Amino acid sequence: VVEAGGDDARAVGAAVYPFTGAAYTVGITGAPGAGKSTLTGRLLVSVRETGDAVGVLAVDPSSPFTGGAILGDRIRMQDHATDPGVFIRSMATRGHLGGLSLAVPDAARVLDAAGLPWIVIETVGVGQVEVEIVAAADTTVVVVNPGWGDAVQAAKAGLMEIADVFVLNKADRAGVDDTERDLLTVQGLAGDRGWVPPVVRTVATEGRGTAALWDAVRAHRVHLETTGALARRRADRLRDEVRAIARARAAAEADGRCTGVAFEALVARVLARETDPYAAAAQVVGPVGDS
Ligand SMILES: Nc1nc2c(ncn2[C@@H]2O[C@H](COP(=O)(O)OP(=O)(O)O)[C@@H](O)[C@H]2O)c(=O)[nH]1
Ligand SMILES: [Mg+2]
Repeated sequence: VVEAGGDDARAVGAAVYPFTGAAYTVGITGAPGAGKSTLTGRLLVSVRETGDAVGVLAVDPSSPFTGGAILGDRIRMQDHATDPGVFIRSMATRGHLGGLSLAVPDAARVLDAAGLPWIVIETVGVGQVEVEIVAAADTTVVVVNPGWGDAVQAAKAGLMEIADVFVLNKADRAGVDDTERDLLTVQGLAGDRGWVPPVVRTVATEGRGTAALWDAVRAHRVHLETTGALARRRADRLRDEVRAIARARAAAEADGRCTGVAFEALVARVLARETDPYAAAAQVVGPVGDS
Protein backbone atom coordinates (compact mmCIF):
# COMPACT_ATOMS: atom_id res chain seq x y z
CA VAL A 1 0.00 0.00 0.00
CA VAL A 2 2.81 2.38 0.91
CA GLU A 3 4.63 1.70 -2.35
CA ALA A 4 1.50 2.36 -4.36
CA GLY A 5 1.07 5.77 -2.75
CA GLY A 6 -2.14 7.76 -2.72
CA ASP A 7 -4.71 8.24 0.01
CA ASP A 8 -4.42 4.69 1.37
CA ALA A 9 -0.67 5.09 1.79
CA ARG A 10 -1.22 8.35 3.63
CA ALA A 11 -3.73 6.69 5.92
CA VAL A 12 -1.27 3.90 6.71
CA GLY A 13 1.49 6.42 7.31
CA ALA A 14 -0.66 8.42 9.71
CA ALA A 15 -1.80 5.30 11.55
CA VAL A 16 1.68 3.89 12.10
CA TYR A 17 3.48 7.14 12.84
CA PRO A 18 2.72 7.29 16.60
CA PHE A 19 4.27 3.84 16.97
CA THR A 20 7.57 4.67 15.29
CA GLY A 21 10.89 5.97 16.52
CA ALA A 22 12.38 2.91 18.16
CA ALA A 23 14.02 1.24 15.15
CA TYR A 24 17.60 1.88 14.14
CA THR A 25 18.25 2.15 10.39
CA VAL A 26 21.40 1.05 8.62
CA GLY A 27 21.91 2.07 4.98
CA ILE A 28 24.16 0.06 2.70
CA THR A 29 25.19 1.56 -0.60
CA GLY A 30 27.80 1.16 -3.31
CA ALA A 31 28.13 0.42 -7.00
CA PRO A 32 26.04 -2.36 -8.58
CA GLY A 33 27.80 -5.66 -7.96
CA ALA A 34 29.88 -4.38 -5.05
CA GLY A 35 28.41 -7.11 -2.85
CA LYS A 36 25.76 -5.16 -0.95
CA SER A 37 23.15 -7.92 -1.00
CA THR A 38 25.67 -10.57 -0.01
CA LEU A 39 26.85 -8.36 2.85
CA THR A 40 23.29 -7.67 3.92
CA GLY A 41 22.59 -11.40 4.05
CA ARG A 42 25.63 -11.84 6.29
CA LEU A 43 24.66 -8.94 8.52
CA LEU A 44 21.31 -10.58 9.06
CA VAL A 45 23.17 -13.52 10.56
CA SER A 46 25.03 -11.21 12.95
CA VAL A 47 21.82 -9.46 13.98
CA ARG A 48 19.92 -12.71 14.45
CA GLU A 49 22.70 -14.05 16.67
CA THR A 50 21.82 -11.29 19.12
CA GLY A 51 18.20 -12.45 19.08
CA ASP A 52 16.93 -9.22 17.54
CA ALA A 53 14.52 -9.22 14.60
CA VAL A 54 15.48 -7.27 11.49
CA GLY A 55 13.83 -5.85 8.39
CA VAL A 56 15.45 -5.31 5.01
CA LEU A 57 14.35 -2.92 2.27
CA ALA A 58 16.22 -3.59 -0.96
CA VAL A 59 15.76 -0.57 -3.20
CA ASP A 60 16.77 -0.81 -6.82
CA PRO A 61 14.67 1.46 -8.99
CA SER A 62 16.55 0.40 -12.10
CA SER A 63 15.19 -3.12 -11.81
CA PRO A 64 11.56 -4.07 -12.08
CA PHE A 65 10.13 -6.29 -9.38
CA THR A 66 10.87 -9.55 -11.10
CA GLY A 67 14.08 -8.31 -12.71
CA GLY A 68 17.48 -9.89 -12.45
CA ALA A 69 19.03 -7.86 -9.67
CA ILE A 70 16.08 -8.20 -7.38
CA LEU A 71 15.71 -11.86 -8.08
CA GLY A 72 19.40 -12.15 -7.23
CA ASP A 73 18.78 -10.36 -3.94
CA ARG A 74 16.05 -12.82 -3.09
CA ILE A 75 18.28 -15.77 -3.84
CA ARG A 76 21.15 -14.44 -1.76
CA MET A 77 18.86 -13.73 1.15
CA GLN A 78 16.86 -16.94 0.91
CA ASP A 79 18.76 -18.46 3.84
CA HIS A 80 16.53 -16.24 5.95
CA ALA A 81 13.31 -16.90 4.08
CA THR A 82 11.83 -19.15 6.74
CA ASP A 83 13.06 -17.10 9.72
CA PRO A 84 10.10 -15.22 11.26
CA GLY A 85 12.58 -12.73 12.75
CA VAL A 86 13.59 -11.51 9.29
CA PHE A 87 11.43 -9.48 6.93
CA ILE A 88 12.79 -8.77 3.45
CA ARG A 89 11.14 -6.55 0.89
CA SER A 90 12.39 -5.57 -2.53
CA MET A 91 10.99 -2.12 -3.10
CA ALA A 92 9.90 -0.37 -6.20
CA THR A 93 7.58 2.57 -6.36
CA ARG A 94 4.60 3.35 -8.45
CA GLY A 95 2.40 6.31 -7.72
CA HIS A 96 4.03 7.50 -4.53
CA LEU A 97 4.20 11.28 -4.29
CA GLY A 98 7.84 12.27 -4.42
CA GLY A 99 8.90 8.83 -5.63
CA LEU A 100 11.28 6.53 -3.86
CA SER A 101 12.88 9.16 -1.68
CA LEU A 102 9.57 9.59 0.13
CA ALA A 103 8.29 6.02 -0.21
CA VAL A 104 11.30 4.44 1.48
CA PRO A 105 11.03 6.32 4.79
CA ASP A 106 7.32 5.50 4.80
CA ALA A 107 8.03 1.81 4.30
CA ALA A 108 10.75 1.90 6.95
CA ARG A 109 8.27 3.38 9.42
CA VAL A 110 5.86 0.52 8.79
CA LEU A 111 8.61 -1.92 9.76
CA ASP A 112 9.52 0.30 12.72
CA ALA A 113 5.92 0.32 13.95
CA ALA A 114 5.79 -3.44 13.50
CA GLY A 115 8.45 -3.64 16.18
CA LEU A 116 11.55 -4.50 14.15
CA PRO A 117 14.47 -2.97 16.08
CA TRP A 118 16.83 -2.96 13.08
CA ILE A 119 16.09 -1.93 9.52
CA VAL A 120 18.68 -2.39 6.78
CA ILE A 121 18.16 -0.36 3.60
CA GLU A 122 20.16 -1.43 0.55
CA THR A 123 20.39 0.97 -2.38
CA VAL A 124 22.68 1.28 -5.37
CA GLY A 125 25.02 4.21 -4.88
CA VAL A 126 24.36 5.80 -8.21
CA GLY A 127 21.96 8.64 -8.69
CA GLN A 128 21.03 11.42 -6.35
CA VAL A 129 17.80 9.82 -5.13
CA GLU A 130 19.47 6.60 -4.04
CA VAL A 131 22.26 8.48 -2.30
CA GLU A 132 19.68 10.64 -0.52
CA ILE A 133 17.75 7.60 0.62
CA VAL A 134 20.73 5.88 2.12
CA ALA A 135 22.16 9.06 3.60
CA ALA A 136 18.96 9.30 5.62
CA ALA A 137 19.83 6.14 7.57
CA ASP A 138 21.14 6.40 11.11
CA THR A 139 24.34 4.66 10.04
CA THR A 140 25.45 4.65 6.41
CA VAL A 141 27.77 1.94 5.13
CA VAL A 142 29.56 2.59 1.83
CA VAL A 143 30.83 -0.50 0.02
CA VAL A 144 33.74 -0.36 -2.39
CA ASN A 145 35.84 -3.06 -4.02
CA PRO A 146 39.57 -3.36 -4.64
CA GLY A 147 40.60 -1.99 -7.97
CA TRP A 148 42.07 1.08 -9.42
CA GLY A 149 39.76 4.02 -8.99
CA ASP A 150 36.92 2.37 -7.10
CA ALA A 151 37.32 4.79 -4.22
CA VAL A 152 37.56 7.62 -6.74
CA GLN A 153 34.31 6.50 -8.38
CA ALA A 154 32.61 6.38 -4.99
CA ALA A 155 33.89 9.87 -4.29
CA LYS A 156 32.45 11.12 -7.58
CA ALA A 157 29.09 9.62 -6.70
CA GLY A 158 29.10 11.67 -3.50
CA LEU A 159 29.42 8.60 -1.30
CA MET A 160 32.48 9.67 0.69
CA GLU A 161 30.72 12.46 2.52
CA ILE A 162 27.88 10.23 3.66
CA ALA A 163 29.92 7.25 4.87
CA ASP A 164 29.91 6.37 8.55
CA VAL A 165 31.60 3.06 7.85
CA PHE A 166 33.59 2.06 4.77
CA VAL A 167 33.54 -1.55 3.66
CA LEU A 168 36.27 -2.82 1.43
CA ASN A 169 34.47 -5.89 0.16
CA LYS A 170 35.97 -8.54 -2.13
CA ALA A 171 39.11 -8.27 -0.04
CA ASP A 172 40.05 -11.63 -1.57
CA ARG A 173 40.93 -9.75 -4.75
CA ALA A 174 44.09 -7.96 -5.82
CA GLY A 175 44.57 -4.29 -5.07
CA VAL A 176 43.12 -4.23 -1.54
CA ASP A 177 46.03 -2.29 -0.05
CA ASP A 178 45.90 0.38 -2.76
CA THR A 179 42.17 0.89 -2.40
CA GLU A 180 42.44 0.97 1.37
CA ARG A 181 45.07 3.69 1.03
CA ASP A 182 42.70 5.64 -1.25
CA LEU A 183 39.96 5.30 1.32
CA LEU A 184 42.18 6.44 4.15
CA THR A 185 43.08 9.59 2.23
CA VAL A 186 39.42 10.54 1.81
CA GLN A 187 38.38 9.41 5.28
CA GLY A 188 38.59 12.96 6.55
CA LEU A 189 35.76 14.03 4.23
CA ALA A 190 33.29 11.87 6.04
CA GLY A 191 31.97 11.41 9.51
CA ASP A 192 30.70 13.61 12.27
CA ARG A 193 32.84 15.43 14.71
CA GLY A 194 34.51 12.85 16.86
CA TRP A 195 33.88 9.97 14.46
CA VAL A 196 36.35 8.86 11.83
CA PRO A 197 34.68 6.29 9.56
CA PRO A 198 36.55 3.03 9.96
CA VAL A 199 37.54 0.93 6.96
CA VAL A 200 36.43 -2.69 7.38
CA ARG A 201 37.74 -5.37 5.02
CA THR A 202 35.26 -8.09 4.15
CA VAL A 203 34.86 -11.13 1.94
CA ALA A 204 31.10 -11.26 2.01
CA THR A 205 30.82 -14.51 0.09
CA GLU A 206 32.75 -16.26 2.86
CA GLY A 207 31.42 -14.22 5.74
CA ARG A 208 34.89 -12.90 6.50
CA GLY A 209 34.91 -9.55 8.30
CA THR A 210 31.14 -9.27 8.45
CA ALA A 211 31.02 -9.64 12.24
CA ALA A 212 33.57 -6.80 12.43
CA LEU A 213 31.31 -4.78 10.15
CA TRP A 214 28.38 -5.30 12.50
CA ASP A 215 30.62 -4.27 15.42
CA ALA A 216 31.55 -1.08 13.53
CA VAL A 217 27.87 -0.29 12.92
CA ARG A 218 27.10 -0.76 16.60
CA ALA A 219 30.09 1.34 17.62
CA HIS A 220 28.82 4.13 15.39
CA ARG A 221 25.41 3.81 16.99
CA VAL A 222 26.94 4.15 20.44
CA HIS A 223 28.84 7.21 19.23
CA LEU A 224 25.66 8.84 17.91
CA GLU A 225 23.71 8.02 21.04
CA THR A 226 26.30 9.17 23.55
CA THR A 227 27.05 12.45 21.77
CA GLY A 228 23.44 13.37 21.13
CA ALA A 229 24.13 13.33 17.39
CA LEU A 230 21.45 10.70 16.79
CA ALA A 231 18.66 12.99 17.97
CA ARG A 232 20.11 15.83 15.89
CA ARG A 233 20.37 13.66 12.79
CA ARG A 234 16.82 12.46 13.17
CA ALA A 235 15.52 16.00 13.64
CA ASP A 236 17.43 17.10 10.51
CA ARG A 237 15.99 14.17 8.63
CA LEU A 238 12.41 14.96 9.62
CA ARG A 239 12.93 18.61 8.74
CA ASP A 240 14.18 17.55 5.29
CA GLU A 241 11.33 15.12 4.90
CA VAL A 242 8.61 17.63 5.75
CA ARG A 243 10.22 20.10 3.35
CA ALA A 244 10.43 17.44 0.61
CA ILE A 245 6.80 16.46 1.08
CA ALA A 246 5.69 20.09 1.00
CA ARG A 247 7.73 20.65 -2.15
CA ALA A 248 6.34 17.52 -3.83
CA ARG A 249 2.78 18.48 -2.96
CA ALA A 250 3.27 22.02 -4.25
CA ALA A 251 4.75 20.67 -7.49
CA ALA A 252 1.89 18.21 -7.93
CA GLU A 253 -0.60 20.98 -7.26
CA ALA A 254 1.07 23.25 -9.84
CA ASP A 255 1.20 20.45 -12.42
CA GLY A 256 -2.49 19.85 -11.87
CA ARG A 257 -3.24 23.47 -12.69
CA CYS A 258 -0.95 23.63 -15.72
CA THR A 259 -3.29 21.74 -17.96
CA GLY A 260 -6.61 22.19 -19.69
CA VAL A 261 -8.32 24.83 -21.77
CA ALA A 262 -7.75 27.78 -19.43
CA PHE A 263 -4.05 26.95 -19.18
CA GLU A 264 -3.72 26.68 -22.97
CA ALA A 265 -5.42 30.04 -23.31
CA LEU A 266 -2.88 31.47 -20.88
CA VAL A 267 -0.01 29.99 -22.88
CA ALA A 268 -1.50 31.53 -26.02
CA ARG A 269 -1.43 34.91 -24.33
CA VAL A 270 2.23 34.44 -23.42
CA LEU A 271 2.93 33.42 -27.02
CA ALA A 272 1.15 36.56 -28.25
CA ARG A 273 3.29 38.69 -25.92
CA GLU A 274 0.21 39.84 -24.04
CA THR A 275 1.72 38.64 -20.81
CA ASP A 276 5.10 37.22 -19.75
CA PRO A 277 5.91 33.75 -18.41
CA TYR A 278 6.33 34.92 -14.80
CA ALA A 279 3.07 36.80 -14.73
CA ALA A 280 1.38 33.78 -16.30
CA ALA A 281 2.83 31.47 -13.65
CA ALA A 282 1.62 33.86 -10.97
CA GLN A 283 -1.86 33.56 -12.45
CA VAL A 284 -1.60 29.80 -12.08
CA VAL A 285 -0.30 29.54 -8.53
CA GLY A 286 -0.57 33.04 -7.17
CA PRO A 287 2.23 35.54 -6.73
CA VAL A 288 5.16 34.18 -4.70
CA GLY A 289 7.52 37.13 -4.86
CA ASP A 290 10.58 37.72 -6.97
CA SER A 291 11.80 34.35 -8.13
N1 LIG B 1 35.18 -12.61 -4.86
C1 LIG B 1 34.18 -12.07 -4.17
N2 LIG B 1 32.96 -11.97 -4.74
C2 LIG B 1 31.97 -11.42 -4.02
C3 LIG B 1 32.17 -10.94 -2.70
N3 LIG B 1 31.01 -10.41 -2.25
C4 LIG B 1 30.11 -10.57 -3.24
N4 LIG B 1 30.68 -11.17 -4.31
C5 LIG B 1 30.04 -11.50 -5.59
O1 LIG B 1 29.76 -10.31 -6.29
C6 LIG B 1 28.56 -10.43 -7.04
C7 LIG B 1 27.61 -9.29 -6.71
O2 LIG B 1 27.15 -9.44 -5.38
P1 LIG B 1 25.82 -8.74 -4.84
O3 LIG B 1 25.75 -9.01 -3.40
O4 LIG B 1 24.65 -9.11 -5.69
O5 LIG B 1 26.15 -7.21 -5.13
P2 LIG B 1 25.19 -5.92 -5.08
O6 LIG B 1 24.79 -5.63 -6.47
O7 LIG B 1 26.08 -4.86 -4.54
O8 LIG B 1 24.03 -6.25 -4.18
C8 LIG B 1 27.99 -11.80 -6.73
O9 LIG B 1 28.37 -12.68 -7.74
C9 LIG B 1 28.68 -12.16 -5.42
O10 LIG B 1 28.79 -13.55 -5.23
C10 LIG B 1 33.48 -11.07 -2.13
O11 LIG B 1 33.76 -10.65 -1.00
N5 LIG B 1 34.44 -11.64 -2.90
MG1 LIG C 1 21.93 -6.06 -4.49
